[in-house]
Amino acid sequence: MMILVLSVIVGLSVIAILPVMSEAQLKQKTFVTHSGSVIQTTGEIIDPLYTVSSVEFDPEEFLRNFEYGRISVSESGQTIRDYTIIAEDDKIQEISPGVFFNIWSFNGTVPGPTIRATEGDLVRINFINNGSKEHTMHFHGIHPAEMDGVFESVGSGGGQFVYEFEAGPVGVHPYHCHVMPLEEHIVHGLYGVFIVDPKEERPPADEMVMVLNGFDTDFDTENNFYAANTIPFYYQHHPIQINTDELIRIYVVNMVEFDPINNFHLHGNLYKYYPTGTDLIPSFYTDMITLSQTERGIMEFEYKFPGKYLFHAHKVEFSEKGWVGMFLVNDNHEKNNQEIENGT
Ligand SMILES: [Cu+2]
Repeated sequence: MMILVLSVIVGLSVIAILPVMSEAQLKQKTFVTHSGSVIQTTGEIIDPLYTVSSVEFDPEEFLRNFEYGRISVSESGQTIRDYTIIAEDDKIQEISPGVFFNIWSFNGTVPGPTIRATEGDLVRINFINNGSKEHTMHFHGIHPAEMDGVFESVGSGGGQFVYEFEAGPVGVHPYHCHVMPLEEHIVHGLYGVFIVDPKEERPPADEMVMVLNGFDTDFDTENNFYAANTIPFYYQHHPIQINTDELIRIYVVNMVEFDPINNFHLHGNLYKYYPTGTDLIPSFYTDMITLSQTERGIMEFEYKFPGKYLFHAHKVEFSEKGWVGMFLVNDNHEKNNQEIENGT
């Protein structure tokens, strides 16, 4: 009798536990192994590298994407641009096939969004730190000391801070986290581009942003990969389509850590170069500029002849490790002739 009662109790317990077990079994966890494989398992994960899903980043989309914020106008007539920027530090991204890297990001990508305003606009950044470490946003440009994002660390797990300042000066500037150790916060990807347009707009152009960056995936304070916009060799495999006789304007910012210099060489052409973009008259006409970290500028050029043209670091080590791309220049003459015939 006793045995029968015990069996019933044990039996009932097993039935009670079963649904819980199956639910747990259904819940697959994704993680990255030490050899770099992404694995899903319902089992216990012992010593994983990362247990979060990886990031989708499209350099094609990033290239020509500008964030103008939520726009409103103050009583005095000043344009106000509101942005929400969220910092995280637990995402992983496949930087190169099979190479996974823990990125720290503003709004989920490296680089963060390209923030764009006109000189004199009020820029208001609603910054939320959802990371596990302290982070800030430090903008290059002119603003009050308390808006500099250096001394007011924003706490992890949902800390907030509102950065508010007038956009200026005209040009292209970086923004990045400024929490110590700075090197660590930058190499993981907490940076982006801030463009301040002049009140009288620059001439129309096919505009793009290139952030020159590198990744130290084995933590030896030397970069293993280099790129324009994060993914090594991306624009070589996916050439940037442009047209002949069309003005191209590139906002370029060097964020490479560890190496003292980077550079930008354009094939089959020369470009007008505006260091920091602060002056509306170009300082150089060249096919080669050298940039230290956070050094940046605007380049402008037009291609006369159609075809494929490389652009890359002329520091060969960097280009061979990913910082190389290609323009595919399409012939615009047919289109132009058509427009002339149609009188448009
Ligand atoms: Cu940080």
